[in-house]
Amino acid sequence: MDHVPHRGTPRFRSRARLLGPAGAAIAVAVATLAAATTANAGTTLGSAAAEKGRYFGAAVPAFKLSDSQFTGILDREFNAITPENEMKWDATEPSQNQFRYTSGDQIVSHAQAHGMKVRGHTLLWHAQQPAWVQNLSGSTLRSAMMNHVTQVATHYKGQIYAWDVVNEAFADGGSGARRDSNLQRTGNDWIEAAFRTARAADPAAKLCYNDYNTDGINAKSTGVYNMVRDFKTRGVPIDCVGFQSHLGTTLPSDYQTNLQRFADLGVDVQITELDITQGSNQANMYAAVTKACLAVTRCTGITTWGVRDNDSWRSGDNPLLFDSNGNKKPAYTAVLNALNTGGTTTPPPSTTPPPTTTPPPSGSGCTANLTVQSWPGGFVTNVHVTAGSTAVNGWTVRITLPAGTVITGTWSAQPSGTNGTVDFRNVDYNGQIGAGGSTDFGFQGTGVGPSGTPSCTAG
Ligand code: 9MR
Repeated sequence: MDHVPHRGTPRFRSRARLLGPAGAAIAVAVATLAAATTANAGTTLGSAAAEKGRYFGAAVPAFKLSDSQFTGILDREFNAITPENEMKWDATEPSQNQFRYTSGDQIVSHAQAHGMKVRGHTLLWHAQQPAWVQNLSGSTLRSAMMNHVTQVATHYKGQIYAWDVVNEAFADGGSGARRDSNLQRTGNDWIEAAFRTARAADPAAKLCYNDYNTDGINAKSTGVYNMVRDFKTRGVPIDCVGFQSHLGTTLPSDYQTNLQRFADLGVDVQITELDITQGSNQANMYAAVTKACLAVTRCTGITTWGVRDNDSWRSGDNPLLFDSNGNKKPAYTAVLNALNTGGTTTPPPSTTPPPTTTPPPSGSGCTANLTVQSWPGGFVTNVHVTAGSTAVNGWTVRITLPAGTVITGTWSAQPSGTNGTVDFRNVDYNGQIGAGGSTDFGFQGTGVGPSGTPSCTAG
């Protein structure tokens, strides 16, 4: 775009002066044509992203909509908004069954007036709960949760591009397990119940799971991955996964590979809360994140968690694209250039190994094979169970674990124990597999993961 004279540039002004009014009109036409023919080079984050079929958003608190510098940048550069706090439970239902939508509505109106998408954030989260919720438990809490999802999603029905239905439900560290919370203690099925309830309330909104520290391939992101895969297998309505991407000074080397492995499950992926510590690497990291999204076909957009550095929840890190005076930073230019030149809309070949497709056995019965992801001290195992030439009604997979290994969690199967030789029996919904069909279950544990080919018994 450097070579295109802009109306205000000296080059444009001097040429217009030489040519007189008619010449100026021609110069405008030439400049416009030049702009058009540098096709597909957007001059703002939003337009450049749109050229690539994506959105570029920012988190916005309602009270900043009266700050003209803030809205000047927002309306010029961004084409999506996430309410920073206004749709959280404490904001929308401060007392039980008394809903307050004023600030959330303000943000939605602003977005609509400027043709921006809205990412709804968030229906259920262990944090930012009103006091009355913190005092509930068990089935009373579960009903209050589902009522909250229904009411809020219904209020905003048709106006939300994507909802973060559930936020941050997985634990940090190596367990890959759910985080303990009052929500989790209502039963492990709370997440799928929330997604089904949200779908019923607003069938047009994309329904996302959103989390942090899931930006590379690690135990936590693999825990989420396994949940999403399980949901897709069982028809639980989930459409997208949000990767918050609150980043420090290095980007996980498998950032793109991680996005791609989720996309390969059949969900959209979105970068939902991007901010990166300012330092020598900030602009490069912003460019790399942008390119990664462009390289993953199902990465539908990027949101930065704020606009200017002083708007950030971590303002000490100066982690955003505009400085506190509203000026574009080098990171801004890096993102814009990456959007305009970097990446394509077609994905490179995935570096994720394709799911193992063991040919069905020629006879009846079933087979099983393992995919193991390990790190020092722990592992996650996925088991692919395939029926033979006749349908299977019930199955058991036998796996012998190395000495010292202990299973800490299993999904989509019932284990007979936690160490030694363990029989994994199907659960209600995945016992029946059609001829040649397959299903998956998984488990995680401490120690060394299993290897080899397990046995599978039908019936
Ligand atoms: O930026 C948000 C800040 O203003 C709030 O005080 C805080 C607690 O509600 O939440 C911040 O946003 C968080 C987001 O909702 C979820 N992921 C982490 C974000 C940063 O803490």
